[in-house]
Amino acid sequence: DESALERHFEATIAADNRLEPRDWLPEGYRKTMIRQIAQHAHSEIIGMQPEGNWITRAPSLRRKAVLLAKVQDEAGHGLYLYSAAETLGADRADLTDRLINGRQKYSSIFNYPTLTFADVGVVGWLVDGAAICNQVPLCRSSYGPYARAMVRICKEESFHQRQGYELLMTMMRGTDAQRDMVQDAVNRWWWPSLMMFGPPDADSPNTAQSMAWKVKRHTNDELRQRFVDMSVPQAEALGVTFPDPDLRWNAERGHHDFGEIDWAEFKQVLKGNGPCNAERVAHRRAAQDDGAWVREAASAHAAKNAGRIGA
Ligand code: FAQ
Repeated sequence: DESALERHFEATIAADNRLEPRDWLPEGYRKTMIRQIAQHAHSEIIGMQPEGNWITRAPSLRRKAVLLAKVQDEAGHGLYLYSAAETLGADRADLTDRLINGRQKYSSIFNYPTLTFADVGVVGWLVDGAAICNQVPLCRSSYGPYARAMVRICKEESFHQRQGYELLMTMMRGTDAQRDMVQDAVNRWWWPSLMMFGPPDADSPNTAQSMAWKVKRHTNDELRQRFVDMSVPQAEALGVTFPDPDLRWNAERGHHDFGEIDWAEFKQVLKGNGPCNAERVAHRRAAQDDGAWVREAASAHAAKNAGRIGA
């Protein structure tokens, strides 16, 4: 009966065990997981665009090969995550429809433009860095297929982060113009990277329930603080500064204090009014339309084969 199933669900979470597709799940938990996994998948797929923009203009064959591999990894992460969402009963085509019709979100960060090749490095360093900070604890998320997907995804994100940092170190050893390019990219990406962690805890409607279900292991503000603390020494080693006059070590707290995030900007980006929202979604929609004939042909082929097996 329902109450025995519910007890099994609660006991699994209390014991820090994983919930699996075969397990009974409360509707709220299922909805939350589909929401988070779908948003995450959409982010990986939309996230291919800002860096993909530079593949044809990478400054060397080596940089082009590395960037191609990275962007291809993001596609893999997206497909992996859509598969995890399918174990919860979601339909992949329906999720894509929701993305291109603006009914499901993807990360705010991918609505900012990549203006120079230094942006490729800064996206690797800060955006993948923030993604790792957020996703390593998700390897212990209570939903098994999601947690296991995170293990592999985090390993690949670590490679992405290192390639970004290595690219920036190379540019910092270059000319003054290259160093200026890196600093300019850092200035533009720092605040949006902090927004990736989501609204402040006090304004985060989902955190309390997701923490209770062990879907999330830390709050948005905890992870944001961790990211600031780990990024400051990396910036020093690189020789760049963050565009925040209030950023300083607080010995009492044992953490860096930092300035107020522009939450009005964050809300605008979530509403669809960021610098690149329209372009990102239009591009994804065009890819979906252009691929329609492939999906139709593949379905027709599968149906024909199924007929043969049946005969
Ligand atoms: N952008 O109550 P909360 C990557 C939404 S990394 C857009 O705090 P929650 C790798 C939130 O969904 C990026 N929307 O929500 C890569 C909710 O809306 P809803 C993807 C945001 O879920 C690197 C509302 O605001 N990573 O792709 C954002 O407890 C380089 C209220 O917020 C993940 O998705 C935002 N920044 O916490 C790829 C990680 N923040 O659904 C290519 C997994 C919040 O109620 C290149 N997700 N919202 O309508 C999570 O950890 C969580 O979902 C949070 C949000 C922390 C993002």
